[in-house]
Amino acid sequence: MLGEKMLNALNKQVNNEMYSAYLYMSMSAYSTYIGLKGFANWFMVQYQEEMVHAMKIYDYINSQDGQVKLMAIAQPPTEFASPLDMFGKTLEHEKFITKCINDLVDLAMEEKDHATNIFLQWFVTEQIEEEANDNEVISKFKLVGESGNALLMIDKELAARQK
Ligand code: OFO
Repeated sequence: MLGEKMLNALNKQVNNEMYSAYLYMSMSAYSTYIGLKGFANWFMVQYQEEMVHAMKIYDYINSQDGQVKLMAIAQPPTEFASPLDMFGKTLEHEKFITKCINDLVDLAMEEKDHATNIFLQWFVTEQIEEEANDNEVISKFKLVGESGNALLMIDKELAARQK
């Protein structure tokens, strides 16, 4: 049984996760457009992960007899200054999501909602990985730069991402 505040906050997080999916789908589309298939693959895998995040919360709300209420998804950016800019924006967005998850945990604790608190722990751990993945790619850019050759090398590595 979810309290009203918790339910509303979880519904908002379904929306945040759907926006994350939309954002990375937009980055995938942009990468395809500029001819970077590996980047396009990486962001499409990320899109799929975000849909899994959204559905996990969707299913949890249902399992607690709450009503899922879908909200409008904001338009994501469609132009990016460079491939590195996409990863800068990705990391920035993931930091925002980490804060959202932490706020949800705070609320669950405030409300003494132990079930939701336990449910959210998966997301707490997931956010460590999400930020680490972005930092890893940003570090590669720092190492090899953004020249044509460096870009193609990173593109080849990002093409290998499967999950
Ligand atoms: Fe990218 O972790 Fe969900 O939003």
